[in-house]
Amino acid sequence: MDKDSRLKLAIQKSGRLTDHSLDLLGRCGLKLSRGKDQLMAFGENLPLDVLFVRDDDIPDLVQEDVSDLGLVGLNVLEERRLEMAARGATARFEVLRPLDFGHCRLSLAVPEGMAWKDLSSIAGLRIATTYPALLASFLKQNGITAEIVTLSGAVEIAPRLGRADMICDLVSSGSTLQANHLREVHTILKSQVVLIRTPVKLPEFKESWISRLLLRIDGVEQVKESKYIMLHAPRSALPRIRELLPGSESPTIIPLEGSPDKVAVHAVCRENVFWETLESLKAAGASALLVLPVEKMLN
Ligand code: PRT
Ligand code: ZN
Repeated sequence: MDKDSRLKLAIQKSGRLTDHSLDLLGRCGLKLSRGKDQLMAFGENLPLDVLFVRDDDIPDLVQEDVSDLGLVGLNVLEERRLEMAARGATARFEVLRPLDFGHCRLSLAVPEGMAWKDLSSIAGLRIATTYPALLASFLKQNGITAEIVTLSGAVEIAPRLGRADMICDLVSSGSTLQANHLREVHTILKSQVVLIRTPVKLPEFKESWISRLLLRIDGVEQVKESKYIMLHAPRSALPRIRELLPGSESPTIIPLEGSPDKVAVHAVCRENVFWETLESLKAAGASALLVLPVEKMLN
């Protein structure tokens, strides 16, 4: 296959981000035929193929132009960027979009019994982490001297094993910390998945497909909370009703056959529509209220 005619996108092969990544691509209209080796899937209906790799490999695959695009957590991306910076190199991936999944935070946590005042409490302690570059940069920025204990996993048990005094690890619900009797004390980085691209200027055909993909991704992100709302109302109630419609721009007003004083109002609301809103609309004179999910949106 001609290298110039098909985009490559790297996603996590198997892990927390895999299902969400595939779901996003599906919503963008991509149909994949997954080969037997499962290392790469062919886009049947779009000129886009998907590479399945470890998330840690995604930044390099993209900056080395092996893959044009990648979906990866900001935590992994920033760690790689800082690691390179520490060696005097400059990272060459470009962030195109933050996406609404893979939310987590890189936080400092201490054993429940340990005294904690503020960041100055860290001085001289041993901190276990799988993110040494992010932690080093944080300590440096705050003028703190501490020892970084780099581990490849199971960071949360390091204090109990006596390998460290505290940890710096990813947290989402906080239940892992709780189960290990650790207390979150400070967030170093808020993370979510981002779409990145190669720094290399691509052939026009590929560039135009990246633009189309971005429009679709924006559409997908927008419709998540959006609802289409329809109602009937007396013309006189329109000003109040427009105020009540959550996050809608200009509603469509349609005359109703046979009722000169009444109109139908149709609007896209960019926020979820709650029962309370419907009740307020009804109180303002609306009737025949209907709320529908929005499947696709293109602006
Ligand atoms: O094999 P590969 O290298 O691809 O996968 P991996 O094991 O490195 O990554 P994976 O699948 O665990 O996570 C992939 C990405 O998901 C991370 O880089 C983050 O961007 C994102 N993410 C979101 C998380 C979490 N939430 C998360 N909670 N990654 C890890 N965790 C860990 C956390 O460290 C804790 O130990 O999950 C545990 C449970 O968290 P709580 O707070 O919900 O209990
Ligand atoms: Zn990983």
